Amino acid sequence: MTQPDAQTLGRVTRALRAQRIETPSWAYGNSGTRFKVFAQEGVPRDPYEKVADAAVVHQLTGVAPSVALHIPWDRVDDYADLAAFAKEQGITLGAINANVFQDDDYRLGSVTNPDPGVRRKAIGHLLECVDIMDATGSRDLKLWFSDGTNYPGQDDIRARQDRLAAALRETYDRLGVDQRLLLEYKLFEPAFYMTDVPDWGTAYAHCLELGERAQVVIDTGHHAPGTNIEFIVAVLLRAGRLGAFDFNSRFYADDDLMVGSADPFQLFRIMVEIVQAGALVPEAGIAFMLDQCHNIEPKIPAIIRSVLNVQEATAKALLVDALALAAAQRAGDVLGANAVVMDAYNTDVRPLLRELRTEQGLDPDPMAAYARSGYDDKIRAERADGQQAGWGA
Ligand code: LRH
Ligand code: MN
Repeated sequence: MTQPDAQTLGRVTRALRAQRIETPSWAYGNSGTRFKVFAQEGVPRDPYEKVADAAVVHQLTGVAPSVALHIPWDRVDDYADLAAFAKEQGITLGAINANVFQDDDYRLGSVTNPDPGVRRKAIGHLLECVDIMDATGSRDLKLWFSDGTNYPGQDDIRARQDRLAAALRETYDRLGVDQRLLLEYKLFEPAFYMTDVPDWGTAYAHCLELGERAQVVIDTGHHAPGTNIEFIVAVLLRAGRLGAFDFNSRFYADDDLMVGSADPFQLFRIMVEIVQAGALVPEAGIAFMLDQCHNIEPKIPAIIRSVLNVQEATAKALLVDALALAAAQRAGDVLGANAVVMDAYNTDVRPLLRELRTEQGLDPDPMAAYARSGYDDKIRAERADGQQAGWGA
């Protein structure tokens, strides 16, 4: 592959400068599996400390200017004050994630529960999250429902879809004109027979029923093994209903590992679809978010590494010679077309990214910069006492 010419390099670095990756507040806190949550020293004790850690990731990478919140994990007395604090730190508060999956009342479901009183309670929480968006200035309400059943016959599948649709309608109608509802699907877990929003088709159907500001979230860990996720990306982009990504990676199920760590080629293929559709630019409205859990590795470095992995996959995708690709595709040149894509994938983009960071006044190696920063020792000392933040599961 010939070295990219100056014009290509200019186009690529401009696009990378404009990239925006949102980090998840919960990834800075303790997390684990049903077997064990390993506490780590220096972990935040409240949303303010999570925001402070997210700001460090942005300071070092330059492309992570917002942090998503999860309610009630990030409940505070004054959300406007938290937003002001974030601003002081140089970042903003992003998507508001509702949580109707950790209350005893939701054993048989939240918005799909057979009991209308439980449904009312769940909808109440979704509406409360919109109130919080009004206070934080957030655009997106992100909804993932753990709702589902474990045994055939446990509940009426169509009736549950009606209940879900009614709750989504009430919530959608509460949104402000600049606010969006993002619906996330997941094949299984915690439900093991049927999940009420199991796949992109179900999420898409509900979004179509709701309206333009209802969009689908693709969590890269929420598919059956072997699923061609970039196909789903292409179809939802074509339909104008791809609202966001929850980036992470997995070897088996919803492992929530660092994006690009298990399957960097898949992340590249996803970003190729995004770039080819001109959907990388912030104006396209897609929220590129991380949704990960750093159960054993140090959290802030893991998130920095994840942001860099997305940058690298994006840089490679931007290097795909679109004209050569289109020509090979038109000519039916199967190997030629594949070679154009593989040439980009096999390009080492790390020197290009180091140069970009230097031009942006950043350390070319954010991982090394973090290690040298002393921030880790600072938070270990400052946060030695008090209750560490976590999933509270
Ligand atoms: C569900 C999920 C969802 C979040 C949670 C932290 O698996 O992906 O996006 O609410 O993780
Ligand atoms: Mn997710």
